[in-house]
Amino acid sequence: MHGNYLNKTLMSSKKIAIVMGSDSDWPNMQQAADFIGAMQIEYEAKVVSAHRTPEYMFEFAKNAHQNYDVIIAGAGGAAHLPGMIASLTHLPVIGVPIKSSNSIDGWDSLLSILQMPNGVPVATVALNAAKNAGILACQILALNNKALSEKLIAYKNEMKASVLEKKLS
Ligand code: RP5
Repeated sequence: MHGNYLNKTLMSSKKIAIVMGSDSDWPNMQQAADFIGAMQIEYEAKVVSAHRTPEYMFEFAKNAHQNYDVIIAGAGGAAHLPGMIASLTHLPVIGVPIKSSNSIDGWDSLLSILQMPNGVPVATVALNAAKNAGILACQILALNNKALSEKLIAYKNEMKASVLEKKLS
C-alpha cells in the first residue's frame, strides 16, 4: 500500500483534488501532485474507486465543489471514475487514463475516459500523462490567479529554452 502520502495537503484549504481508482495508480498520478506542489498550489490526493467504493465516490463527487475548484481523476482498465465524477459535479474534471495491470494496452482506460456522452465532458489527457493533468488544472486556476499564471509562463519559457538549447552530436 502507498499509505500516508495519499492524503497530503500542502496548505490549509484545498484547491485541486487528485483522485484515483487504486493506490497502484499513485506512482503515475504523483506526477500531477509534484507539478501542482511545485506551483505552490494546494491539493489533496486520495483513492476513490467507482467500482470498489461507489457510495464514497458519490459522496465525494456530490460534495467536491465545497472543497475544490478542479478535479483530476485517474483510473485504469474499465476506467469509470472520471466520467462518473463528472456526472455528479459541475466542476471541471480532468481524466488521466492509466495503463494499469488490468488494462489491455491502455486502450480500455483511454476510451473509457475519453468517449463521454455530450453534456458530460471529461478533459482527457494522454495515456499516463498525469503531469499534463497537473499543468492543465493549474492553467484553469490561473484564470483567476495572476501569480500562478506568471509561474506557468515561466515554466513554459524554461521548457522552450531547454528545447532550443538541445544539441545533437
Ligand atoms: C482501476 O483498476 C484502478 O484505477 C487501477 O488502475 C486498476 C487496477 O487496480 P488494482 O487492482 O491495482 O487495485 O480501477
